[in-house]
Amino acid sequence: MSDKINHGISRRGLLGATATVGGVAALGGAGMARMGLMGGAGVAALATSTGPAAAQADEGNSWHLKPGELDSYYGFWSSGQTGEVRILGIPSMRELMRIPVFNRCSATGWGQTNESLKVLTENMTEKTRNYLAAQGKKIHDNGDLHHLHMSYTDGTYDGRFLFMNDKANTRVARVRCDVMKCDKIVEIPNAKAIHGLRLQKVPRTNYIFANGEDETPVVNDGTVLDDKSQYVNFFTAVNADEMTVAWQVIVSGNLDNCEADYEGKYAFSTSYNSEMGVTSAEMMEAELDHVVVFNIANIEAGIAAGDFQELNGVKVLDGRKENAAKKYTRYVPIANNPHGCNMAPDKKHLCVAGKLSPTVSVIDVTRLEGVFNDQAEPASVIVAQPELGLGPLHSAFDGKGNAFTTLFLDSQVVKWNIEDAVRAHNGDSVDPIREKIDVHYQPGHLKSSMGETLEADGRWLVCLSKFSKDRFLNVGPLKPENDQLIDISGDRMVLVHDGPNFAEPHDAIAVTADKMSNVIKSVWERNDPFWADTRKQAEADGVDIDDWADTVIRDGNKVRVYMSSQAPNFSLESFTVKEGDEVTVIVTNLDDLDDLTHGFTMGNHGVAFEISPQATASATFTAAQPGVYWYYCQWFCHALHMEMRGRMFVEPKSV
Ligand code: RUQ
Ligand code: CUA
Ligand code: CA
Repeated sequence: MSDKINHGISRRGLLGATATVGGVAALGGAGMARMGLMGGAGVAALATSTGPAAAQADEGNSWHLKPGELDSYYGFWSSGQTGEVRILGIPSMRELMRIPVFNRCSATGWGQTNESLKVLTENMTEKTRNYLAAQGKKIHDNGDLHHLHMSYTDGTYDGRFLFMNDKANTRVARVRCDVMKCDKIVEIPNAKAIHGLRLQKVPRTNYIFANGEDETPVVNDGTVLDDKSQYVNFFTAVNADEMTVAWQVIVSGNLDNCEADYEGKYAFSTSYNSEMGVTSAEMMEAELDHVVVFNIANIEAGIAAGDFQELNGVKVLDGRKENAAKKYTRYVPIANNPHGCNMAPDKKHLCVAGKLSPTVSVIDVTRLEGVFNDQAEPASVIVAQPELGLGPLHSAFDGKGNAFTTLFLDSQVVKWNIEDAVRAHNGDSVDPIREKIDVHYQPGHLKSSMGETLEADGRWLVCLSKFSKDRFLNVGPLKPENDQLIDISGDRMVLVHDGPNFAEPHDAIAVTADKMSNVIKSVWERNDPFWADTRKQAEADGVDIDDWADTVIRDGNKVRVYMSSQAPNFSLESFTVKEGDEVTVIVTNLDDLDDLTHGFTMGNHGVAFEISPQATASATFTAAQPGVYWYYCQWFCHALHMEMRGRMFVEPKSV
């Protein structure tokens, strides 16, 4: 690599050598933040553009929107341990909506309405169902939503679905983009801790690829505990249309982040624990870890040929290293403990971030065919390995040949040119690094506008910084994250906005608003499948929920209360049940006006849900104590919103 151009790289490259050790120690605790922040400060004297940012902002993209102006991109954000999806406008960075998925939501009733409980429970494993029952619960209340992506057709977003993972409880979910509600959640058997999640991009998203991060015995029933020689990891392909598990592959090493190519041929997973260690020291023992490459056609052929075992109802192939003859997988060696992997929109280059190594390894995916045919060594697909700085985690692209990589320890984003990195790797005296800017602080993912599609447009970059420290008013020991907006439309990166955000957006995508304009509805269709079960029950009860409904059906000690809402009234001003009854309240919102949402809250019963225009929603609870209980509409809907309430009479048992 050229030593002519001084980005301080060689100096920090040396640091990097010790950083593999120093960083490792730092990973253990508070040292990491300290070291990273110091890294950021230390590098501030080098080329950065934080200073002239304000001046340049006027010349670049306009990010400041006047009241009433609309954003040009939808930003879909994950929320980490909050378990939801968020919609932000880009470039304003205004939060527009939250979509509950793995969490429980007080405002919308997600996790409480019968309709959401169906989504949350229908594809749960027996084991989890039993575990939850033992806790007196039906659902997990938490999730850890790291990665979300939009469905593709021909390498670009098609506005149909968003897909996302839950690392905490090993699930994959889907959100319908027409109503922005989660309609499917599937718990993945065999695998543990679904982390990396990516979608097939070409010809369309038939598969969701999902990485199992944690190692466990194949049959995890307590017969094997600490014998790690029997631990395995699973790579999962989910059928995106049906939201069922299509197949799994057992791999060597664990799986971290995931990606797919633009030809529909391969999926990729980084593995930081090729060692199959169980302590952090063991996971960093080897000098090299790897990227697993999955050959989709070969795997499908293996399934068709019956080369699988069935485990908990899933067809599982063996793609471990020793099973190379099957050609399901190949293992490309990568410097110790890699992390993100991102496919460039040039359809050719996969960028694998080094994390503990200061490099990004660039894989030429067109060379993989030779590797699968045993004509080339796996390592020969690496065509560049630029040294970028400390703690590279993820990369994004501008569609003009440049990549942007987060440097966690340096608290910087580095812009570099992929072709120049390849040339430098071949011995040319060229520096691929274009620029570095400071971000605040410790960035994880970063996302460019349309950057994960063939339509990458190079306008905006959002950098999801994990620490915000001194950037905002102090709110206590728990601080927000800092999502920073960077204008990448010009030659230089310009940081234009700081966006505090609650725990812990891992990832985001930016989709041009025009892709969504014909997709998103303002009013539900009355025959929406979301409440199909509820509709069926109403039909059985002889109630027309599409019309003004005010019927109470008694069915043993089960009572179904059908009502309608139309601003500012509920169709029922009161209803009567008996102490101990299991009460289901079913509300249909007959208003069909844009933005006219009602709600139903049953006082002192912990029951509340949203009913958007033309929607039906229901919740079930036990009327355990006699008395008068008011219910009310909790979404401000009318001048007489406060008056939109009624009484539930719970008669004592003896009456
Ligand atoms: S990971 S900060 Cu869960 Cu996306 Cu890299
Ligand atoms: Cu209806 Cu408020
Ligand atoms: Ca390792």
